Amino acid sequence: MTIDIISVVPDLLNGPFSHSIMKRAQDKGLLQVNVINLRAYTTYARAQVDDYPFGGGAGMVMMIEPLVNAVEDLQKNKIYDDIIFLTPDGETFHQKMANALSLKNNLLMICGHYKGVDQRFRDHFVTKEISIGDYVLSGGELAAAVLTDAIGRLIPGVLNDETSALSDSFQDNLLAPPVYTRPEVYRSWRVPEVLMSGNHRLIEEWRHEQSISRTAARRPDLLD
Ligand code: 6GU
Repeated sequence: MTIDIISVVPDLLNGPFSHSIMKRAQDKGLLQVNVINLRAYTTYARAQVDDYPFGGGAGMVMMIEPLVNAVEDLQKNKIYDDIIFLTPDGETFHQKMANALSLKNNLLMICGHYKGVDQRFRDHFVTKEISIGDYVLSGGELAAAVLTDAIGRLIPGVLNDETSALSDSFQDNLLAPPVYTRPEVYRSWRVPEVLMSGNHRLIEEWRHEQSISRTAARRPDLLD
């Protein structure tokens, strides 16, 4: 799978994919992440990519021209399954969207900045608009990193048995149960007895109960 990301601050995306599971996914050839600098596609002076809003008002608007130049140049090499615009007014990202997107071959993500992008770009090029939550970030880069991580780790072969996605929180609309490791006793705090019992059926039952009570306490909305 390839994920191409168009950004005006490409350096923001240098770190997130160079470590841990995202690095392994790329080293294994299962995921390819390319960050594209939007400023390389402007025809305006001083690499300008934004301008004042028609009708007035605060903030700048990303111009359609550099964005279309970039998208159409990238489209010479591949067909995108989705062109995703990261924006706080998009649909809120959740695990099921990550699952669905992990089955695609080529994704293009556009990181919004300033007061947004010219609506004509959204109307004619964007196929999905996604937000990562009800708060405002300075730009879409961190959101693109969040999506790429959530999607990338679901690509078959990226996770091994120990990191399997099947037991993640949200995968079955339940939060994950608590986990423990050595030592068995620390400052008199003991690991729950059942986990030391060796009885796998009891352990699974306990974990499922813990998942349900945790979800009921923290995220009752998930149980509806
Ligand atoms: Cl995708 N972009 C920005 N700028 N802010 C956000 C967001 C995206 N999702 C939540 N807040």
